[in-house]
Amino acid sequence: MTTTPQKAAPRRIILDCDPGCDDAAAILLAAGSPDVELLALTTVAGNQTIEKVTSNALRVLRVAGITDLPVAMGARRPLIRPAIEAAPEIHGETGLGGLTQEELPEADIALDPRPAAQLIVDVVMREPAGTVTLVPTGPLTNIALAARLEPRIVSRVKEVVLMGGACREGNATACAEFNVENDPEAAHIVFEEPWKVTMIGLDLTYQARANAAVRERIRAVGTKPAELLSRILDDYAENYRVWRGFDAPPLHDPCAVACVIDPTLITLRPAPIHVELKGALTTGMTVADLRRPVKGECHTIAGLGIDVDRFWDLMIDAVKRL
Ligand code: PIR
Ligand code: CA
Repeated sequence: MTTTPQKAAPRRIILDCDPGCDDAAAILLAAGSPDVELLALTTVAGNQTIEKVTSNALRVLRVAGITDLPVAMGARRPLIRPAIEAAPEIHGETGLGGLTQEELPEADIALDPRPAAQLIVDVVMREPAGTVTLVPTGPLTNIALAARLEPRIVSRVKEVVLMGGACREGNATACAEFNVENDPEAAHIVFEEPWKVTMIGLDLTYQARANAAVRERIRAVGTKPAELLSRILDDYAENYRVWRGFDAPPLHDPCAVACVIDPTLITLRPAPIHVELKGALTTGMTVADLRRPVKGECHTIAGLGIDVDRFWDLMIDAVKRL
C-alpha cells in the first residue's frame, strides 16, 4: 500500500489591514495561497482614512475574484492618541498609489454591519479553539478592542502574527514603527496578553525589497491581478524613492502572511517584547530583549530574517493562482 503524504490543512486567518500598497499585496498573497483560508477581512485607519482603506480592501478583493468574504470596517482612530496622520507620501492619496476608483471599482460585497472587533470576536468564538490565526498589518486598535470585548479570544486563537514594530530602527520615528507608533496603547494590549505573538517587524521586512527585477517578474505573469500588483508596486517604489531614498521599497505586510504560510521562511527568536508608552523620545518603540538565554516562559517571538527568494516565489505563485 502506498501512502500519499498528507498536505497540511490551510491555515485559517483573519486579516486586519489598512490598505495601503503593501497591505494590498498581503491580501493578494492570502487570497491566492492554497495554504491560507481567509475567514474574514477587517480594516483599520492607518495608511489612509477608514473610508479609503475599507474601499481599497474591497477594490483589491474584486481583482482577487473574491465575492463571499465577510468584510467589516473597524476603528477610525486610535484608543487614546489623536487621529492618525495618513501616509499619502508613501501610499498615495487613495492609499493604493495612483490607482483611482474608476480604474478599479469595489467588489460586489456588502460590508458586514458589525464593527471589525465584533466580527473578529464572533469568528474566533465560532471556530474551534486553536484554529484561527490573527494577522494584523495595520495599527492594532481592532485587535485590542476585540481582546477587551471578549477576553476569551486570547486563549482561543492559535496565534497572532503581526506586521509591526522593530528591534532596531523605526520608520515613523527613530525608534518606532508606524503601526505601533500610531496606536501604542493598543499594541501594548496585544503584546501583553498571554497569547502567542510573532512580531514581523522592520528588521525583517526591510529585507523583502520589491526591486525592479521582482516587479518585472510580477508584471510578466500577465494576468489582471498581476497587472494591478505591478502598478501598485511601481507607484509605491517611486514614492519610497522620492521620500525615503530607497532604490527598492520594502514590502512589509505580505511578510506576515508568508510567516503564516511557511514559518520556515522566517528566522524566529523568542524574546520578551514590550511597547514603550511614555518615552521622552521613544514612545511606540517595541523593546525586544534579544539577550540569551531567554528566561522562563516567553509568549512573544521576534522575526529577524526572511528567505527572500522563497518569499517572492510564494508571492508570485499566489498571484498566478488568482
Ligand atoms: C509603510 C507603512 C506606513 C508608512 C510608511 N512610510 C510605510 C505601513 C505599511 O502598510 C506597513 O503595515 C507598516 N505601516 C510599515 O511600517
Ligand atoms: Ca499596513
